[in-house]
Amino acid sequence: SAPTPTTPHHGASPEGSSAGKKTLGVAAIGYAFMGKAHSNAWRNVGSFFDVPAFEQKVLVGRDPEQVARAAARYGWSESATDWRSVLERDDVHIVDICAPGWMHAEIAIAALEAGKHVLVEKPLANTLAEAEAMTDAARAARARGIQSMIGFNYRRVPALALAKELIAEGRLGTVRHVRAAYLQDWLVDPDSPMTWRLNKETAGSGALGDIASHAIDQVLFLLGDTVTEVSGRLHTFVDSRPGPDGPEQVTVDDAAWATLTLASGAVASVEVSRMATGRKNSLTMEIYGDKGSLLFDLESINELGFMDATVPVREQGFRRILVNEPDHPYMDAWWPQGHVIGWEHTFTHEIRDFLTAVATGTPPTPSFEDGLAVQQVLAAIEESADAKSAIIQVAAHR
Ligand code: SOE
Repeated sequence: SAPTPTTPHHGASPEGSSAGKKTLGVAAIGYAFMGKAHSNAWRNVGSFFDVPAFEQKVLVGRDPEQVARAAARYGWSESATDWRSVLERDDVHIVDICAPGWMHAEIAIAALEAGKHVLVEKPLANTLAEAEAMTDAARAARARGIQSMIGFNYRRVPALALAKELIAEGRLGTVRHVRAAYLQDWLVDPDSPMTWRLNKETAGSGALGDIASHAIDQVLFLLGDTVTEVSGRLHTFVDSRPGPDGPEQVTVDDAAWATLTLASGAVASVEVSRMATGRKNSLTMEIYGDKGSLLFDLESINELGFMDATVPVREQGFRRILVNEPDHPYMDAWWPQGHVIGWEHTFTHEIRDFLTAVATGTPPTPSFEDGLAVQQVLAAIEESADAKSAIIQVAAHR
């Protein structure tokens, strides 16, 4: 059963309480979709992984009653409405930012300056300037032993972590091209109401920042590469949606397309949409090398397709690896061999890796620099789209 909120979670790792280290106090900001996903991970991580001792101290949100209810339900000892006062607390060492993107920069920079380790949801920020300021703050904090990480949780899907291992081991040979697509359909209905996610002021961009950020991060993660050139296109299919007081202008994209040139010479296509009827939450990655290929679809999260082109031609073909063996990344912590896991587990893996990094003083990945690299590609796609698909050079991230 889940640990009670007031009891610190005690891991058995040498970095944990057994080594006499302090219990890490955690504050989370936000309790909606991502706040709930992260809270669930904080609550369960100690039941499965050996992690340093920590305590779910306080959940922060704007509405006092709702945040109090969420805190009680998700295992936090307390709730609060003022994130600034939480940053002043000596018993809070980690701040997990699950608030919308427009709040990321202000909270993350203040938290890092207050000496708190920071985990922030993706995308890093709504603008390139904010992402750069956050990265500068993270770098300065790192020099003082303060860690930071961005929550690209799909890096912690066991099948994608396995894909990275296979690529790094050279099993695909030279990767030539990648198809990355992230397709959803929750905006298909033109009467679906206006939300903060459809307003540039609050969301920064639409499908681009929300889901192309994941797809681009996967390209960079899997290939260990950087983007040098971008060509992009954005499209808004429904430009006005019902608000509480009548129709409101949609100021972000519903779908985006891009081709990326990577420093290695590989080329990636990225296609994202929140209007792909029938696609619910489909992140697909196809990686093609001269010795083999990999296929992944988030809607079949425990599977990885592998085509090994080094075996005799008559034996070739994609085979389906069921990524549910204790030998697979993260899987030895869960159930006996063959028992599948789901989307929420990726956040548990993320929290486990972050906690371990904080306790051992090892900078975790993906770092804010990694988040900035994605943000630079997003900005280049927007610039290219504004200029009608011009090719935009991407500077090496600072
Ligand atoms: C909504 O489009 C969303 O929840 C994204 O914001 C998440 O990052 C993604 O994991 C699922 O889709």
